[in-house]
Amino acid sequence: MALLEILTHPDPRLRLVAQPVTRIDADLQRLIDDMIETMYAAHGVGLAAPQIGASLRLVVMDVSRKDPENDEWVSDLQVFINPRIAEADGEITWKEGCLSVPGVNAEVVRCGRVVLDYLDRSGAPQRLEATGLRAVCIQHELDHLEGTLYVDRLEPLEQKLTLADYERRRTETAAGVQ
Ligand code: GNR
Ligand code: NI
Repeated sequence: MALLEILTHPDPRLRLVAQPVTRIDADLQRLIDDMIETMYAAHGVGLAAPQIGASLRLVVMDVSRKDPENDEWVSDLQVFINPRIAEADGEITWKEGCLSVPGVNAEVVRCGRVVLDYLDRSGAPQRLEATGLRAVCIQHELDHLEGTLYVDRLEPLEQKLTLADYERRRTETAAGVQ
């Protein structure tokens, strides 16, 4: 397994429309494992292939949280190959962040419920219904497959402030100031 470099805005590769996966072979399985390792190492709840420079319709996601019943951590790792939203309705506002726009976050309005069709990592077709953070994350990751970042979805003023904050942090970090 290997850690992959996560591309950051304004890398033009984040703006490409990703290509469908056509072969679920050993190379793809290795890429999936590397993306999972990279997602966990970065403490992300999801990672889309374009974020590590692979222009493929592939997403890994783990929105696990503590079970309120027994306080145990429940893993919820999922792999979506060629995912497609079949149904979407309702509305939810969530404060989002992105590993490709590190250091800032902002509230985004999205659909509150989605039904997702996808292939799992063995190539079997699956369908799932999601609400809450899971629905938010699915829409955030599918945006990456279209070359869209959550900051694109902000109101103009909010977008300007968020990106100005991002640029300021980026130049300060590059200059060695924390
Ligand atoms: O780690 C992440 N957290 C997050 C929080 C709220 C809404 C979406 C996300 S996805 C993000 C990881 C990432 O950038 N995936 O593309
Ligand atoms: Ni993201």
